[in-house]
Parts: sequence; structure tokens; C-alpha cells
Amino acid sequence: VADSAPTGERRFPPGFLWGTATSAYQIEGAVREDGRTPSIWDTFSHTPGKTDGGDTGDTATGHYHRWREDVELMRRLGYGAYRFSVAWPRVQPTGRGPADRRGLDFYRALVDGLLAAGVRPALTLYHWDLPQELEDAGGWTERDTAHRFADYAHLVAEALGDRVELWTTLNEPWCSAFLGYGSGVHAPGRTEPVAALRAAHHLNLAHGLGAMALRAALPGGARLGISLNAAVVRPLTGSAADAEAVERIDTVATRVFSDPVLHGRYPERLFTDTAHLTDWSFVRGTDLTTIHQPLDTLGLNYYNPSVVSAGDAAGTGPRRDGHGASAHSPWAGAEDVAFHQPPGDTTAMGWSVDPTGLYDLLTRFSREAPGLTLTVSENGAAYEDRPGPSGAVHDPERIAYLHGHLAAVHRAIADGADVRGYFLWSLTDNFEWSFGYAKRFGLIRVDYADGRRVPKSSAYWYSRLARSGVLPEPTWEPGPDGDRY
Ligand code: PNW
Repeated sequence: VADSAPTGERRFPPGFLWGTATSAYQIEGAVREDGRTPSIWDTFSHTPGKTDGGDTGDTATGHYHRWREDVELMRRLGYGAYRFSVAWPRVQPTGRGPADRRGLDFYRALVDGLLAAGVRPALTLYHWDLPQELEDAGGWTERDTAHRFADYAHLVAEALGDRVELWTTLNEPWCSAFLGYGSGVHAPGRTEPVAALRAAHHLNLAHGLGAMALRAALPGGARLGISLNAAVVRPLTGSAADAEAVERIDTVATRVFSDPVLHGRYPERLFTDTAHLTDWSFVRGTDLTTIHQPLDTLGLNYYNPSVVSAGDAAGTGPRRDGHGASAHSPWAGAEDVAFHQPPGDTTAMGWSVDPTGLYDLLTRFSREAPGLTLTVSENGAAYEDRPGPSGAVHDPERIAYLHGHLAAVHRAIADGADVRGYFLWSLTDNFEWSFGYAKRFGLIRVDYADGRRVPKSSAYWYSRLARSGVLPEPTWEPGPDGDRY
């Protein structure tokens, strides 16, 4: 991969996967259909004050009924892969026991539709929608939930193992543990630092047990991974205290997951940094061996870097870490770290635009886990898209964001990172968790009044990349008749 061929052309390796990504609760709707029971996100979004505008996933983009249209759009746009998640409460409504056939049938039909459209399916088992019944029994603070996850993984693998090649156990366990049980801005909305640490361990255990269950049930060719939102953390100044602040955040944001998953151990400083909270006696004998399963790829989700310094207790005053408004810190064990807004452009989320963070992340894990392939399992941006008079959406900011980040991926590959695919968040606008529908990450606009889909300019730009494997210039102007496939 030549970084600067004379033409400046950036060509990606042959076979590179060009995908888009979504998750069940953010798109499906149909929350009471075909035996599906409430997940923690149904409960949370229906609790007053938890989401902007009181938005819920009740209808979302209507994907459960319109999935054929979404698959057809991917086919026409030439996107080669699609990362979606399975809703646990559709497949196993109580979180235990036998599968509900209707739930599995939905995903079977979706996967068959994707394959028929020439789109390779990448399945995520857990993108945050824990069956409420399991939360009522303690959720991720309880060890049993990890075993329940392994059973669920087994059911899905038995049903879809013959036709899905890429399997992800968990999406962003950091969000599940620390936003769900620490700062409470995500479901189930608990605000107990010890619960967050217990949840982190049990999610790791779920990954390990789930990976074992998948290996046992999947055919040889299937590939298996986990998606981490490993943090890119930079110090505000060159001081030793700020360097220490970086280490503290890196420990509870990233290494609490990546160390056990990749190396079978917790970082020593995790125990010392959190000693005022817990003695970690919930970690049992062989847990770390269980968590340390061989993987085929490491999924990395990247949006923006953080800038930190020693000082102000996080959780008091306005929060600047971009994780939503809460009086409670998600940073168990790193409460004395301050977050700063980096200079420069931001997206509609207020997240700073900095492609070098993605380069740093890929090269870090390429060095840390040589031999393991990497996948960018999410990257993308929300912007204030404004449809023109014809309804078309021209979104040059999103194209610029994508171009910058894909150039960074290309540079990481040129520098030796074994990156095998890129999944753009997101295929369509969708329910952006506590921010509701106001934040739009889609390549395809969704009109929530009638469910209509309209590909934005960025969708056509990404289409060119997916078809050619060559990064197009970020300049894209709709033709005289508007954008076209
Ligand atoms: C990820 N944070 O979520 C998720 O995997 C997606 O479901 C989501 O829509 C996407 O990124 C965009 O936000 C995150 O607070 C949610 O740092 C919150 C944070 C990060 C990622």
C-alpha cells in the first residue's frame, strides 16, 4: 500500500471490507412484536428525563418492517458489508431458556437478504439491549449474566453460524459498564462506581464465555472479535501530573477491557487506582484465562480523542468528556481527572474532529497485538443535515470527516497496521441513545414522519469508495440531476 503514489492516490488492500454499521435498538422499532420483551433500553427510554425530548426506540427507523428496503439501498450503493446487532430480547425474551423462533427467523431472513444482495453480514451479539428480566436479577453486576450471555450466543450461533462469517461478542463494553452503571446516562441508569467495575468484569467474562460458545458452534471459517471503544487520551500539558491523568483514564477506559481480552490479565494499576472502591474479590480463579480467548480480529470504534489534565474532580461542574450530562462520573478510580475541549472543529455531538486519533489507535493495537487483524468497527459523524428544496441532503462536512479518517486508516495500513475493514457509523439516521433522534449519523437520511429514506451526498461518496477501493477526493458536488448511484 503506497501512501503517496505520484498521483497521491490512496488505494486500500484487495479484499478490504467496506461496510456500514447499525444496532438493533437504534433502528428496529417493533418493540412489542413477535414475542420481543422489553430490554433495559425500553425501560430507560420510557423513564421521564432520560432521553432528549423523551425519545424512545418504539418505532425508530422502522427497520424491523423496512429491512428489505435498507438491504436494497446497500446493494444499489455497492456497500460490501453490513454490521448489525441481534436484539437479545427477541431471541430469548426472558434472557433464559429456549429461543423464540420468530426472533431468529427475522435475523435469518435479514442475513439471507444481505447475502442475496452481495453484502457480507457481520453480526454483533450484544449492542446494549439486555433483557429487562436479567437486569431485574442484577444485570451486569451479577456473574450469572455472563453465563446467560454464553447461552444466548450459542443459540444465535446454532441458527446463523452457517451464513455469517464475522461475529462480534460485545459492542463497547465501556459504555455498558461505565455509562450504564457509573454515570447513569445509559441504561440501566445506575450510578454506583462499584457496580460499574463489577459490570466491567462480568462483561469481560461474558466475552470470554461467549467466544468459547461461538467457537464450539461455528464452522471453521467464521471469524470472531469484540468491538472496543478504546480511548485516545492526550495530556493537556507536558507535566508529569497530566501524563499520570492520561494513564488513569487509559486504565479505566481501555485497558480494563483490552488487557484481559488480549493478554489475560488486568493492569496492576487498575487495582491500586480503584482500591478505595473495591478489592475486586468478584474476580474468581480462572476468569482471566476464560476471558483471554483467541480472536481473529479486534474491532475498534473511534469518534474523537480526549484531552485530560490532573485536577478538578470529574463530576463536579460542567462535564467536558462528551459522555452526556450527569452529576456522576463514569470514571471510577479516575475521579480526579479533568477533561478539556480540544481546539478545532467539532461535530454536532460537540466531539472534536481529529483523524490522527484513529491513526494512533490503530498503530497502538497493531504494536500491542501483532498477528491480530484489526477492524474499524465504527467511525462516523453527526452533523446538522439540512435537506434542500428537493429533499436531497448535501453534507460536505460528513464527507470531509470521513475522508480525513479514511486517510488516517490508509496511513496506518501503510505503516504496518493489518486493518481488514471499515464499518461506517451509520447506514441510516437512528436513535442516538440519550440524545434521541436529534443527532443524525446516517449516510441515509430518515424522515421520521413517514420513514422515507434519502441517501445523502456522503452515501454516494462512500459508494464510490466501496466500489473502487480508492479514496475519493472530499470534494463532491451533486450532478445536474442531483446525486446518483
Ligand atoms: C457508539 N461516549 O456509542 C455506539 O456503538 C453507537 O451505538 C452510537 O450510536 C455511536 O457510537 C455514536 O455515538 C457511543 O459517550 C456512545 O463516549 C457514547 C459514547 C461513545 C460511543
